Amino acid sequence: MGSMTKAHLPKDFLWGFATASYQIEGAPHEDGRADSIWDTFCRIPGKIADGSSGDVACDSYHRYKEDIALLKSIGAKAYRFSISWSRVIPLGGRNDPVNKKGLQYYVDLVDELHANGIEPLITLFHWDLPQTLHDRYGGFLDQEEYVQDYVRFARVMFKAMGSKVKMWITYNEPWCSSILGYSIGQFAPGHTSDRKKSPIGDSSIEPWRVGHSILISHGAAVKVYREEFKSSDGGEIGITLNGDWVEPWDANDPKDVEACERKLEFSISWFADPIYKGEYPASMREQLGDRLPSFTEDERALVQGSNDFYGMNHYTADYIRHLESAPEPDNFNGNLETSKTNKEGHAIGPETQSPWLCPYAPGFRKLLKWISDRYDRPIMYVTENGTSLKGENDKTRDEILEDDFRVEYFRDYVNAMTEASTFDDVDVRGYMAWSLMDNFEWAEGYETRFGVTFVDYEGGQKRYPKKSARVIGEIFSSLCE
Ligand code: GBH
Repeated sequence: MGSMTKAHLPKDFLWGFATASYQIEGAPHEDGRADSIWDTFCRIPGKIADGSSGDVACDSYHRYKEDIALLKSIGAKAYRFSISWSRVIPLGGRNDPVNKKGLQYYVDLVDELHANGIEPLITLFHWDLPQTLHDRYGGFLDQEEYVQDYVRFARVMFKAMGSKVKMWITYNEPWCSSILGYSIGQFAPGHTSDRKKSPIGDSSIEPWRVGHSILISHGAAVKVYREEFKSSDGGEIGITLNGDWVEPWDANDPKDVEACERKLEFSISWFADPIYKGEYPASMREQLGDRLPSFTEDERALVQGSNDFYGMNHYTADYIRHLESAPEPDNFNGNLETSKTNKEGHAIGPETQSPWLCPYAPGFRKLLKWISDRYDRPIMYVTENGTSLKGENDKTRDEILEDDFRVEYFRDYVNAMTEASTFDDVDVRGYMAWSLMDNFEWAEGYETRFGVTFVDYEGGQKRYPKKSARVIGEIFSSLCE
């Protein structure tokens, strides 16, 4: 009775919150941790909006028990966090020593989560590559070297807690490591062809090589997990990809409609097509030619079929306008322009503190369906979704705690996902809100807040749950039946 069914989620739907190591931990030099590329990037003047770094952040290295108590008080069933590779293997490489104290931090974190009935989801890599690997051979740019080092790191983690962790994510948003790190230069290590910004890198080639290395290393780590750990540990492993929804700038122009599809392919299918279909999308090959690496037979065998689940990060949507001119050598999006307004001047959604983020919840349902259809109904987990709020950082603490805009965002987006699950046959099994608490927002520093918990950076990192922290639990308890 399609139209009579009430939108709902399964009773065992896994909901919770996500964070990332460099954004919350602080303690950059404690217990043997060494620099990651983000520690060094933050020291370059002008790279971070407020000149800050993750040196203290939320101080979660010392306060993880408090964070877990917070999760429990909100009623979360799961917590997605990432590993600082530089804590576990400070120099990063396959022959470098494992740092017992650094590793123990994550073992303790997982034990504390279990003691509180919260399921851990581990992201092995959320952008903080050990600096030494970058210095030794250029990090991702040397596929041979890099893949071996990443696989060793992954194996150390599987071995240390494979029996306790049932959900592994190899990478968070490889698009960002490749494009923001090696084309736009907005993220570490800051490579770009734009000589005004930084005199290094060739953005016509590097991002595509970086993406390829990441895909191969993902496939290689999944192979290790499946061969050495899965039968005894019984967990699942996959990758998390970012992707914004797209609408044509001019709905009557077939070229804008086509450009929408290209945009999705250049951001999502770049990684998902090799994993689910064994090849890069034709639109990318057409535009990039040989600058886009090809898969050897061995590489294809590693990558194809390497997802037990699809991890989806989603925040916003854009209007897409095709370009008539030939693509520039460093074009990375399929030769088009993105805009927050369409031909009629209509805005896709309200403004937030993040220029790239304008909430448009219907796009979430549409993108869930697009991914589900293209990849033959994979099991999906939403591994991030959330919003900043315009001017939030300029308000008083009491005002910040009443974050109705964020409450509405979560309501609309979770409802959109619930409709995709109920009516569009999308197999979505979990949802992690971004983020448990305000944290170091990369190039935006601390001025942009994404938390359901206010962190008082001037007042000793004390945590104060916002209204959204409470409401999100109510939303899920009303939908999970
Ligand atoms: C997530 O990425 C990250 O995983 C998380 O660490 C972060 O805190 C969270 O977003 C909030 O930002 O500036 O026009 O080049 C979300 C996907 C893709 C959003 C790249 C920002 C940059 C667009 N991100 N995008 S632009």
